[in-house]
Amino acid sequence: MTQAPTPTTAGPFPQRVFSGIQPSGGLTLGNYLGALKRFAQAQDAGIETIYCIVDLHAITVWQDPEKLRRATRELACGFIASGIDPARSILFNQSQVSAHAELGWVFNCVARMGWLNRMTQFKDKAGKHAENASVGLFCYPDLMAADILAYHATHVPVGDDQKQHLELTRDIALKFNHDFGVEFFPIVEPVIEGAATRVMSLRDGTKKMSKSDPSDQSRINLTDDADTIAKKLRKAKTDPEPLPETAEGLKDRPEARNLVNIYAALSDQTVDQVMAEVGGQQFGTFKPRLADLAVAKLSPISAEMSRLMQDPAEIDRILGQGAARADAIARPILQKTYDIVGMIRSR
Ligand code: AQP
Repeated sequence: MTQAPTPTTAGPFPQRVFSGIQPSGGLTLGNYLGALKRFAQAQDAGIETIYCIVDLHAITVWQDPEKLRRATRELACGFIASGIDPARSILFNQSQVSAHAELGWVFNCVARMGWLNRMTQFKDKAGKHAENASVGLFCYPDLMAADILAYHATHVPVGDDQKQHLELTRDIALKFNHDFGVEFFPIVEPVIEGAATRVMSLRDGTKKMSKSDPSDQSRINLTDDADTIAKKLRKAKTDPEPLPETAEGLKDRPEARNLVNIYAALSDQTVDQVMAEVGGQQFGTFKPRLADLAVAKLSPISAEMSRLMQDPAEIDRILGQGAARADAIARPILQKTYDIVGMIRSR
């Protein structure tokens, strides 16, 4: 069943979807189910959709320049192979539209240190070495707010891990509107829906599947071949019990729950529907079934990504065209922001 973002009141603003992904490594099954698949659904539902490869966010941690360029193109191919049509959606990389960085600065001056100090993703990523983390990593959520609000986007489909950042985006919009006595920035709606809003590591059901996890066995990459996908799922950590009969039985079994959630999201079913199909099965039976499904769904995407990667000039052309369309929306919103803030614009 195709699920589009839930329409909600966007006040005086037209319904517009924005979301982004960092080119910080290969795409994972988590990025696909939590983000890309749902991006395509929003586009196919006829909503105006703007998708951004957030390269400025990626450099908040060290990126080798050549690898970053390659990852940006590969991510563009991942978007297109997952169903994003650059003629219907706007697809571009963030650094080509300077409104993101400019509005990000304004928001650095709106957000409060205390707000950013509460961001759990910074704590997770900076770990015990916060003193050595880049300033960019700390104010990452301000730039994310700018990404969204530069388009007056009203809906943002993301995985569950981004919920706190979206709350901050709402706080920034509210404070800006309040401080300047305007109703200029919309209060965005996070769209966090479906069975796979947080796909977990295959090695540890309590940790998010992530492209930067040092263990390749912890994730399925969209570029993995069929054998690798099957092997990783066969080896995925589970407990010794068979699957429970109903969804309630998954409650304290994070690894089992994760595999069932992945199956549900890949097969466009609810978890209850999946349990009616596979409840009581041994993992020896369920895992190959899940592997077959994952290979059937992901292989065409991976094949299409490899095909598209053969023509980097065409990818760059698509990103350039998308950037020009994005700039045409963001530039007037940025100009108006500068006006509201009190900047002289005399040329
Ligand atoms: N495990 C996940 N389950 C569901 N959704 C996920 N997303 C990421 N991981 C999962 C969603 O993918 C989108 C893009 O994420 P991102 O690349 O901007 O950054 P991230 O959330 O930090 O993703 P990663 O894979 O963990 O990247 P690294 O390792 O570079 O930090 C977002 O919508 C996110 O919710």
